[in-house]
Amino acid sequence: SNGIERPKGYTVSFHYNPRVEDHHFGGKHPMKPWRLTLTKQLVLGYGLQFAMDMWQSSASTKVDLARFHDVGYLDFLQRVTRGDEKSELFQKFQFGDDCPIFEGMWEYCTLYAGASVHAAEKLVTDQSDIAINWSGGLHHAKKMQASGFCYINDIVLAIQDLLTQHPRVMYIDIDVHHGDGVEQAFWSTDRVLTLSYHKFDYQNFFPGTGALDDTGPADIANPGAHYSLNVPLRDGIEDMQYIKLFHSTCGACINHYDPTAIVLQCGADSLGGDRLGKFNLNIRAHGACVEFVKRQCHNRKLLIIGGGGYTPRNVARTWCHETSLCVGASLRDELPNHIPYRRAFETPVNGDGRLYPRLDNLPSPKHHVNEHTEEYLRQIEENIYEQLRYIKG
Ligand code: TV7
Ligand code: CA
Ligand code: ZN
Repeated sequence: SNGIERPKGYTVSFHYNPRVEDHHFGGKHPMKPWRLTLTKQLVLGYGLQFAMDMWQSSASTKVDLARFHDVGYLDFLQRVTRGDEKSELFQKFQFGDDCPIFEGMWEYCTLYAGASVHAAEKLVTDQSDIAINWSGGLHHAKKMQASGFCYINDIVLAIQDLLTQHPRVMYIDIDVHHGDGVEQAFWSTDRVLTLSYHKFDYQNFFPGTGALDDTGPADIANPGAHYSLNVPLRDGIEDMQYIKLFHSTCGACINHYDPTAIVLQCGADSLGGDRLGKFNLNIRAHGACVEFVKRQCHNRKLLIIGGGGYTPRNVARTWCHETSLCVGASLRDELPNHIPYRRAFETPVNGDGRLYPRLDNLPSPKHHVNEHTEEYLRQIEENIYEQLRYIKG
């Protein structure tokens, strides 16, 4: 088994369904479910399946999805076919170029949601301590609105499940985009604390919400006021700055709020070299966030989900690395020889067949100018500590 063993003292479960991977959003759409095939090939190539319970999860039912979504919206999602783009409901539910109608869309949505719900269920029934679903994490979907490549909000459904057993759930989101759909869904409860790290540039970067003072409706009658925290960032943040900021702010939130379950959305578009993202993070820096949260979870349940990530080979590298962190294995830099899509990782541009290439050192680098001063980062930290004073422990 390549020296990969089950971790001692806790159980990790991996939830997937190969049928999610074959769907296409069409044309030049950046979201490529195929990145999940690449991820799984690396995970299996390194033998990480020997360290986890592997579950092939089934599709969510419409009744499951209706715990959050509007039934009229679900009916449309289930029934529409290409050619219905002129319909009134297409407009009403905000489909469009970001959220096109594609063949198999309903199957795709119910499968990624099914895997998150299944993962949450394993945590709730104490059959797992860390549950992973790389196909989930679609944080922009609203009750009756498709948004930003997301149709069904699997995260909201999973958190609803965790809330049946856990008094307080914390949601952490390291995707480069703001986790607006999850924030909004739990806007009015103090039982979920949401914390998103993202690039923020009102009107120039999607979705344009998640400013530092955007902490939930500050209404004295609303128990959820102050229970959404945001860390708005600029272009080009570097590894050490991000890790330091994540440790201080996320650490303070976990200590203060003391949740019994944590959901960590690991969108890989916060990596350097991402097609849509604007940060300069390396794979190990992204993984350091996962490792940090895992270290806080000795007596807590942890749900790990995917999200964005638009340079598929690096998404696969990152999520494979993070799977290894979950089981406490360390992987060699040389990629396994016999993986089906090895070529996707092999050329110099693709990272020379290594798991941990320096993303900023690849030919045609996409290095973003770092717009963060130490003063700016210090102010964010201070602001988060200040906001924690409104939150009950
Ligand atoms: C979680 N950025 C999702 C992130 C969702 C980002 C956007 C695109 C994009 C869409 C395409 C496309 C694209 C190269 C990039 C204001 C608009 C501008 C559509 C063309 N190429 C996640 C959503 C974001 C679709 N949307 O957090 C088809 O980029 O900025 C916008 C909105 C209007 C719609 N147009 C883009 O990572 C999973 N979209 C190519 C083809
Ligand atoms: Ca985020
Ligand atoms: Zn994103």
